[in-house]
Amino acid sequence: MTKSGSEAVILTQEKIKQKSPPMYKILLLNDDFTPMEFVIEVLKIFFSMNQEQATRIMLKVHTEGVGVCGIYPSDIANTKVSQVVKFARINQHPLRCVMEEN
Ligand code: TYC
Repeated sequence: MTKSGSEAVILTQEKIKQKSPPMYKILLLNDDFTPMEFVIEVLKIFFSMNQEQATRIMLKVHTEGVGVCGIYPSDIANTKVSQVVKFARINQHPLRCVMEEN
């Protein structure tokens, strides 16, 4: 059976929707107080980076002011931002972590 033109368009749009949920970049922001080693630990714990990857991103944030830690669907991005901020506050660091639509 062949699809009518409009059926094909609707099916295509549904497929696109399913395949591309909105994605969010998680950003770390620089500050003058959070220790470099703590930022590296955050990147290893919450973003599954190794020492080398974590050091590279931390230095990028330190020198440029902001850096991307990862890109995730909204639920996961929200959870990670909350976890990072909570972990920073428990350890009394002012580290900022935010998300923005990609
Ligand atoms: N600028 C901080 C320092 O010199 C290090 C730092 C890096 C802080 C990245 C926050 O997201 C950050 N200790």
